[in-house]
Amino acid sequence: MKTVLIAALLLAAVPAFAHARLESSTPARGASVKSPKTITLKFVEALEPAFSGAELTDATGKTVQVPSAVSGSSITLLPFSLRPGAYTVAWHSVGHDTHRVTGSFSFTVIP
Ligand SMILES: [Cu+2]
Repeated sequence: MKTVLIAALLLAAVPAFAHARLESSTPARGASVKSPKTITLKFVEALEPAFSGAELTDATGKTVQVPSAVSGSSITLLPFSLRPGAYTVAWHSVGHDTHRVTGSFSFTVIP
């Protein structure tokens, strides 16, 4: 019981900035761009590749299958060509402290 309490206190002591949250992305949130060759998500710390990734969906909520890679503190998606419209990138990340963080952002592809 005591061990559990100590573990809980230690977890609570991990500062919020230690989470592998999204720092920036290209395209940026809310951007209107020509069909991007790459979508890059940059996080504040190195990611655990096995537990981190991102998914692209179109305006209808349908998943757009694109190759992706997790390397260092970045997730990269490689869409060959995206039709004009709104897209959402939903990401999940796990960093050094093993906490899972999720988020999403949208951008628009213009003709
Ligand atoms: Cu954390």
